[in-house]
Amino acid sequence: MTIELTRESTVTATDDLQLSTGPTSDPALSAWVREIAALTRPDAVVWCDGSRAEHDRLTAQMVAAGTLIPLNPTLRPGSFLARSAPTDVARVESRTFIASHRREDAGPTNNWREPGALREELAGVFAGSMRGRTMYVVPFSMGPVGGPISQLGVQVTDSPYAVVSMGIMTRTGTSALAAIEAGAPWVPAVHSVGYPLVDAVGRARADVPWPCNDLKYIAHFPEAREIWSFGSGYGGNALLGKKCFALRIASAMGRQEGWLAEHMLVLKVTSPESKVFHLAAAFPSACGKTNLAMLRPTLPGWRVETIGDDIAWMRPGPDGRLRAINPEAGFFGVAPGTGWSTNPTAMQMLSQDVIFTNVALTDDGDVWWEGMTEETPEHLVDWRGEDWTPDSPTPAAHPNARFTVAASQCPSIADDFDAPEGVAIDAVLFGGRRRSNVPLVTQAPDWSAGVFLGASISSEQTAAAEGTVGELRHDPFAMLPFAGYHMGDYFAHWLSMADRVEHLPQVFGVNWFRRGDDGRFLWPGFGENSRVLEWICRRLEGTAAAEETPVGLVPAAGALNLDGLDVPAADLQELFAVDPAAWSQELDRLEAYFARFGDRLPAQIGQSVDRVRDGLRAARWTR
Ligand code: GTP
Ligand code: SPV
Ligand code: MN
Repeated sequence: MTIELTRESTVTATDDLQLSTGPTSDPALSAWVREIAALTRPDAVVWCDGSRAEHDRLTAQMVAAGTLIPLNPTLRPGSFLARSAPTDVARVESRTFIASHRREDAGPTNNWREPGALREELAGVFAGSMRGRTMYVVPFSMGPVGGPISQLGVQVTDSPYAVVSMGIMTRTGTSALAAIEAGAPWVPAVHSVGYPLVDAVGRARADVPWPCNDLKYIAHFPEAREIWSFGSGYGGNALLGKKCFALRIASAMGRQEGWLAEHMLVLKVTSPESKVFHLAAAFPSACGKTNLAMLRPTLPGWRVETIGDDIAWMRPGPDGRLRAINPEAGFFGVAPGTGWSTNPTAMQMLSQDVIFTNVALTDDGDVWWEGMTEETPEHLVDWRGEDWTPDSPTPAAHPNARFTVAASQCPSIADDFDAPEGVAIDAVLFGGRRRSNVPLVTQAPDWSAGVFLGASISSEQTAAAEGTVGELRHDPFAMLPFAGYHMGDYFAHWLSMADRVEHLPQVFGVNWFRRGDDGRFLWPGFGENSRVLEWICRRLEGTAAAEETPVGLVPAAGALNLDGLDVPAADLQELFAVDPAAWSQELDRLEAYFARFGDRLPAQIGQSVDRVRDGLRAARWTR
C-alpha cells in the first residue's frame, strides 16, 4: 500500500494504515482519517494541498482514465468535459437524509432516519467501498480562511473529480489545514462513489469513466455536524462543502447560534448616483440566481457586481446589520440557457479553466448547449457521447448540465467578494418560477410579511433534482431540499431575526417567469431585470412610489422604469394582475401545506394568510 504524505514524500506501508496520519499535527484529524481508511480500505491515502500543480496532476490523471475530455486548448484553454453516468445527473432528494435524534426535529419536509440505524447502514455500504482506489483528504474552508462568518471542513473522497471540483468551489488545502491545526472546529464529510475496484469475492474489476452506484445515500447528522455521501459523483451529492455543509448542516448550526445559511445569491448594486446597495435573493434551483448575480443592467448608469450565486451565510453584525458572505469560491452553474444574449458575463467567465459536465462536444473540440448561441451546430456529440444533429429528438446537453469555474474568473466579481466580515444586506428577494398568479415584483410591508413571502414560495420543478419537471411544488425560502431541520422551526428562526438584527433588510418578491395564454414569457428578464432592481433600490432610498395590493406593495403607475422597453400594455397589466379567485385557491393550497407543520408553525404565518385573505375580500382588486 502506498501512502502519500505530501506531494513530495510518498511512504509505502506494508499491511495497515497506521502511517496515514498525513502531514498534520492534529490528532483528531489523523485519527478520523485513519478510521475512515480502515473502514473503506483504499489502496492509498493522499493529502491534498489545493495547489495548481495538484489540480494539473489530477486532471491529467482523469484524462488518462477517460473521466475528463480535454477541450481544444486554443478555443477553451485549461478546460475539460466530463460525461457523468446517465443515472447520475442531479441531486437525489429521495435519498437525502436528515438523521436528527428525534424525528420531529427533521420535520415533515425531510427524509428522517434514526441516527444509530443510519450509521449502521452506512458502515455496511462504506465497508471496503474504496478498495483499489486512492482516498483523498481535502481540508477546506467555507468563506475566507479564519473569517468571523467562515467555517472549516474536511472531505475525504475517492473521486478525483470531487477533489478538483472542491478545489474550485471552496478554499482547499494548506491554509484550511493550518486553521484546523490551530484548533478551529471542522465538519467531517465522507464521500465515496461506491464503486470499489475489487468485487465482493476479491476479484479485480476495471474502472469506468464515471464510477457511481445505483444505491445512494446523502446523509446528514445535524447534531454531530457530520456528512456521509455514497454512490454519486455529481454536484450537490458529491461536493460536500456545498449543499450538504453550507446549507443542510450550516442551517442547523445557524439556528443554534443565531445566524442564517441560505440558498441565496448576493449582489452589489451601484446606482447612477454612486449609492451602493447589497441584495440577497433566494430562488429555487435553476430559477435564475446565477443570472441575476451576474446581470448586466440595461438601464444606463446602473452597475451590478457579483458576490455569490448560490449560497449566503448571514449573521447579525456588530453594526446592527445583517452581514453576508458567500461561503463558496466558485460557481457550479446551469449551462443550458446561458448565452451571449442572456448572460454575457458568464460566457466571458467560461473562456478558460472550466470543468463542464454533461454539455455537448463540438467537432472542433469545444462545448455547446441549448441556448448558448443563436445557431445550432450541424453536428455534435451529445452529453451521452452519441452523435447528435438538430433533428435528434433529445437535447444535446443534459438540462442540468453544469460548469464549474473559479469566482476569481468572473468579470463582475465585486471587490468585497472576499471581505471576511461580509457585506451589509439592504434587501432580501424571494422568487420562484411561476407561470401565473405571482406578480413581477412586490414589497412586503414588514418583516413578518416578508417571512411569509419566503415561506410561501412555490415553483415549477426544474431538472436540478430528480422529479417531474414543470410540476408546481412548495419550496419555502427555496430551501425545501436544503433545510437541515424542521421547516416550522425554520420559519420561527427567520421571524426571530427581528429580535437579533437592529436594521433589518426590506423584503421583496419577484417572478421573472410569468407567461401569457400563449405560453410565452411576459417579461423579457435577464438584463431587463435591472428595471426591477432599480425600483427596489429606489424603495430602499424612499424615492419610488408604491401601491398596496392584498399580496404586497407594487410599483405605482409610472414608478417602474420602462424607458426604451417594448412590452405591450396588456402584458404589463398581466404581469401585475392579482386575480382574487386564483389567489384564494393559492391560499387554500398554502394553508393545507402549512398545516403539515402542526404546532411548530409560528402563529404569525397563519396571521399573514388571514391578512391576505381579508385584503382579497375587501376589494376585487384590479390594476
Ligand atoms: P442553481 O444553480 O440550480 O441553484 O440555479 P440558479 O438559480 O442559479 O439558476 P440560473 O441562473 O442558472 O438559471 C436557470 C435557468 O433559468 C437558465 O436556463 C436561465 O437561462 C433561466 N433564467 C434565468 N434568469 C431568467 C430570466 O430572467 N428570465 C427567463 N425567462 N429565464 C431565466
Ligand atoms: C442546486 O440544485 O440548487 C444547485 C446544483 O445549485 S447542486 O450543487 O447539484 O445542488
Ligand atoms: Mn442552487
